[in-house]
Amino acid sequence: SAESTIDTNAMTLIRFVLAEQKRFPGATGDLTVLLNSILTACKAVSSAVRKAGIAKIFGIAGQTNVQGEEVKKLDVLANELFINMLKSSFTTCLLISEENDQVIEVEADKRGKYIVCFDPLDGSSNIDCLVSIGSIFAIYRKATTGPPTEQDGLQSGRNLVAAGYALYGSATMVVLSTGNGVNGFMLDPSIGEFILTDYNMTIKPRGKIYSINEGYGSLWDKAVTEYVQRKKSSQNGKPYAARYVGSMVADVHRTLKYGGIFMYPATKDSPNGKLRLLYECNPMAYLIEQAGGIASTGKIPVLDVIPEKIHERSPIFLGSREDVEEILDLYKQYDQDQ
Ligand code: AMP
Ligand code: P6P
Repeated sequence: SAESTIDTNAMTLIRFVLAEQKRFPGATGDLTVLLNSILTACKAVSSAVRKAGIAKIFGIAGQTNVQGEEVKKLDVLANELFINMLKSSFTTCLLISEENDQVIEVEADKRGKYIVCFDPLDGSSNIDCLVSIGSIFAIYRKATTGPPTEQDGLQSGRNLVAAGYALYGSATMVVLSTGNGVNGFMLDPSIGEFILTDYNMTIKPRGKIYSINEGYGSLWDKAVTEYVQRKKSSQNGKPYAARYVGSMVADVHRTLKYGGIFMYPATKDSPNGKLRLLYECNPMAYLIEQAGGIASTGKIPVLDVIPEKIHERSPIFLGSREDVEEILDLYKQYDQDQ
C-alpha cells in the first residue's frame, strides 16, 4: 500500500540541521536557512543535469530551444541558481564562485553574516559524456565589521563553519559537515527532500585504492613517482586498485566511502597543482578531517593554508590516514635528502 512506501518520520537534512542548531542556544537559525537555500540550488541543478541531454536536443537550433528560449550552459545555470538562492536567503554578505573572477558582494539590504565559497558545477567537462559531476560549498562567518571585501573571503580552512558537496551521480547525494562529524543525505526526488542515509560517515584508516591522473606521470616529483610505484608493486602484498573519475566530487566521495587516497599533486607545469583552494580543496579537506582522515598539500594540512588570492590553487593529498601518511613520509624523506 502507498503508506508502506512513505516514511512518516523521514529524517530530512533540514530536520537534522535544525536539531543540530538547537545545540547552540544563541543560534538565530541563519545557518539553517543558509543550508536550506543551498539545498534548493542543488535540487534544481540535479534536475537540470538529469534532463540536460533532452534540453540540448530542443536546443538543436543553435543556442535556442524550439520555444526560442536561450539554452543556458549547465555551469552558467548552476552558478545563477547558487547566487540567486544564496542572496535571497538574507544570510550571506559575500560570495566567491569558481565562475566569477571577482567576489560577489551581496546588496546591503540582503546582507547576513556568512561568506560562501562555491563551485556550482565541478567537473563540468564531464557533462557531455554523462560522468558524475558535483557542486561544492564552504561556509565562513564574516570576521570583520563594516562592508564585505575580498579580504573577508581569504580565511584559512580552520575557520570553516560548514562545508559540503552534492554529487549528481547514479543518485543525487549531499554530504555535509557543520563541525560535528560528516553525514550523507540521498535525494528522494518523489518528495524533493534529502533523506539521511549515511549517519556519521568515517573513513577507514587504510584503503586499497589510489586515485591520480597517471597521464601526468612524467611531470611528477620523486615522492609521488615512488609512491605510485609502491601502490603498483606486489612487494608489500596485493597492489592497490587504480580509480580516477576525473571529477573531484566523485573521486573524493569514493575515497570517503571506500577508503584509500586521492591525489592532485603539483607538477612541473603547475607548481600549485590544478585544484582551487577556496571551493575545492578546503571544503573537501574539512569533510575528510571531520571523517577521521587527512588532507595535506604535501607539506602542511590543507586547512592551515592562509589564502592570498580567491582563485589560488593547492596541491592536495587526501583520504585514509595511513595512506596519506605514507606519501607525507616520502616527502619528508626527499626534503631531508635535498
Ligand atoms: P546562527 O545564528 O543560526 O547563524 O548560528 C550561530 C552559530 O551557531 C553558527 O555560526 C554556528 O557556529 C552555530 N550553529 C548554528 N546552527 C548550527 C548547526 N545547524 N550546526 C552546527 N552549528 C550551528
Ligand atoms: P585532470 C574537473 O575539471 C576538475 O576541476 C576536478 O573536478 C577534477 O578532479 C580535475 O579537474 C581533473 O583534472 O587534470 O585530471 O583532468
